[in-house]
Amino acid sequence: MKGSKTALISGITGQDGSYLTELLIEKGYVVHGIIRRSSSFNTFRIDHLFKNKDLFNSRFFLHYGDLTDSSNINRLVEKVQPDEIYNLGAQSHVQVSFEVPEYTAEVDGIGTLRFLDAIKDTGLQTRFYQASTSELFGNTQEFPQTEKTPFSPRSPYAAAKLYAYWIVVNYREAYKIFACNGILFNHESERRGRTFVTRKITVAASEIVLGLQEKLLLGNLDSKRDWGYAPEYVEGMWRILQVNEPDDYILATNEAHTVREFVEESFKALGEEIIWSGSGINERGNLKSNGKEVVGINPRFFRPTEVDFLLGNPSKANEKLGWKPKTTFNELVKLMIASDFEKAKLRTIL
Ligand code: NAP
Ligand code: G4F
Repeated sequence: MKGSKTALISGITGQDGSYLTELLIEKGYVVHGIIRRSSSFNTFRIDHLFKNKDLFNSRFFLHYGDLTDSSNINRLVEKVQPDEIYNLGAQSHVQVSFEVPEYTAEVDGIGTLRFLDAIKDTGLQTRFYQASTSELFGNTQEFPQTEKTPFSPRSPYAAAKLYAYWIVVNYREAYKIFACNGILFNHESERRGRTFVTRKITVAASEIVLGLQEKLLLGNLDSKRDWGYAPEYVEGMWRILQVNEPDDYILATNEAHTVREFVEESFKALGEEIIWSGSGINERGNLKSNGKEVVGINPRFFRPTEVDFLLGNPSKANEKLGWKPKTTFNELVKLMIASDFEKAKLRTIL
């Protein structure tokens, strides 16, 4: 559309891609998204957008593609000629990256290079956002982490994202490409994938309270994360590309909680209290109301190398971009529980 900015998004079917698409459409952008061919439906987070007939094929377009396919990425960059590219596509699960390290490196690391090379080779004046991650800090001993904290990756996922981070910086310096890293700490929502710990907990707690599930099995309960609300973080991504000079920014809340606290708050939001007993792999959580054992440990969810504690300082984003997280930890848990409890209730009548 004449006069509108055009954005190209990889990872549009994911949590962040879906919220970012809504935000950009609201701002008047034409949005092109890259989707992967799948044998089952993988577009449930954006279905509401392409069912909107006024939007679909006028301001919202989908293209098949994959970050492992250079010719596809080149073609899309050349064809769409986007003003802004958001590279959100990734094999984004840390534990899974230990099982598929080479694929994770291909997609998360070299996939980023493919976009940057396409920009360089076409000479397109576009702005590039890279979905970098707090996992880069891994084993750090500096708290809270800032943009100056040295990286110390602890997984094939983090190592792949480390390459992506530095190739963004290098192409910015070497070829003057407007390329930026958003170093985002964990951000969750009602749309979070169900194998990430927060959503796994809110789905399970809702189902347990409704009698649809017996028990929630987890790994490391002591792990601490800086959890924010995803819609606020995609707004930060957009802000990162709106300033005059390309740079790298942390988006975080500067508040950390354990997985254990997330479990407690989730049950509390459902009117239940968890009583913990035992330790290590024998630790368990029982409902105070009826004594039922509802939380246990399964070592299968431990990682070969764990990131114990992440805490981010978002001061730079606040000062330079005017970005600030709003949703508190308790509010985040409550809104995820509210959504999953409603969905679980529907399953009790089906
Ligand atoms: P997500 O829900 O797992 O979504 C990942 C997206 O990447 C999906 O659309 C997925 O497509 C797509 N994808 C996977 N492999 C691909 C490939 N080979 N080619 C093209 N697309 C591919 O992740 P998210 O939570 O929205 O995160 C978005 C990005 O931010 C990721 O790069 C993640 O690593 C990074 N990040 C996330 C967080 C967080 O807390 N959420 C924090 C820091 C950084 P399918 O739907 O077909 O699988
Ligand atoms: O929810 P998680 O799987 O997220 P993780 O590993 O922090 O990664 C997420 O955030 C990163 C940003 O820091 C992103 F870059 C990445 O793409 C992804 O979005 O695990 C959180 C913590 C870990 O310490 C994990 O060991 O929870 C612990 N945990 C304990 N039990 C569990 C479980 N994690 C999962 N997924 N499943 C469990 O049963």
